[in-house]
Amino acid sequence: MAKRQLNRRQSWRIEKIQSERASRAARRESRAVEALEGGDLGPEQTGLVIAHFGVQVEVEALEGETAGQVFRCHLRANLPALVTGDQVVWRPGNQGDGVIVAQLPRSSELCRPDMRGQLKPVAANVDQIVIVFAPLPEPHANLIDRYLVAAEHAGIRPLLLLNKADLIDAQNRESLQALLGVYRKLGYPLLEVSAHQGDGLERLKQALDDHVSVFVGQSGVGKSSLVNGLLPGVDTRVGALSELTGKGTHTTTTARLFHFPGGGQLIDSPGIREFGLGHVSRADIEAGFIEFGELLGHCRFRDCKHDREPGCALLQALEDGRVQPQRMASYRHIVASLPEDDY
Ligand SMILES: Nc1nc2c(ncn2[C@@H]2O[C@H](COP(=O)(O)OP(=O)(O)OP(=O)(O)O)[C@@H](O)[C@H]2O)c(=O)[nH]1
Ligand SMILES: [Mg+2]
Ligand SMILES: [Zn+2]
Repeated sequence: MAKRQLNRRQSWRIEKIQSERASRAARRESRAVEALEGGDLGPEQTGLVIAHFGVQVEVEALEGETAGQVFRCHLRANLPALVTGDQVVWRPGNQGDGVIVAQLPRSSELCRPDMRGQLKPVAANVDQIVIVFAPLPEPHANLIDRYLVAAEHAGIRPLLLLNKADLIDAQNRESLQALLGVYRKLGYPLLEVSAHQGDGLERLKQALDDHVSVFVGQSGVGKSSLVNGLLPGVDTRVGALSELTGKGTHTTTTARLFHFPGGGQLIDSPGIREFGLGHVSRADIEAGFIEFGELLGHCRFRDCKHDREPGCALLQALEDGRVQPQRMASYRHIVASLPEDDY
């Protein structure tokens, strides 16, 4: 009892310290913005958010003489949360800094709930989600399916990418082939590469050309290593897998945008352990499983939960092999994790 009270008091203190720290940072920021706006700010112009650091963002100028240069920008109060890939209106200061004045509308956004269940955008204006996985850390089909649902939901084209092909061996080959087979059968584009050995990188480059792509996936699958392999000269930090758990060490902490010489853009994002879909409705999750498309609406009961109901079109398709067991298991897993009221 005493212990629990102490814990509660401790967590209250931690929260208090954190919120004090946040409001001090906010005050510092608003003073910085005031100082900048009181001085000589350049004209309003468009820019691209290429990285985000707590209260400040890095903006690449898109217009004028400074086009291509990067400025560390402060945010005017009351701006919506900005993410990498956002287009903004900003005004340059005179020391490589600037102030963001407005966010321009997004053509797409990839979101996920944070640890408190609040929806956070991960990247904006991307047109391709590259779902990276590897023989090690061991891939989770359910995580891949969650990303696929998120991609379908956001209307962004997915590309599945198996990295570390050099680690395929007699032990893991069969299970990896089975996993790849599931997605091949669904018609999703799929590439096998090795950031270390360079295999497949040319084809990956072609798939990224002229797109704005975001690399997502578990920590340690080699997203940053791929960026380094694709863009010589760029040297993003790469982290070893933990010897204890075989998982990534969460080396990348903020999403960052890179340009390809020929046009395309690529956002490297921090790896994750889980991808919650609490923000997506049950109907949207069903729609996110592309093979369900022609089956939905054909169950005997309109409110069919595709669980044990007689006359269920999905269960029939599962039996006939038109829906693959792994995908059905994923679907159930995702639906079971939704908040009660959606269920
Ligand atoms: N064998 C092998 N190892 C690789 C390959 N690509 C990356 N690695 C290793 O995998 C580990 C993790 O690589 P990162 O690039 O930091 O992984 P990440 O996905 O960016 O991880 P987070 O930033 O934490 O999300 C490092 O030890 C890399 O050297 C590959 O193609 N083959
Ligand atoms: Mg990384
Ligand atoms: Zn049904």
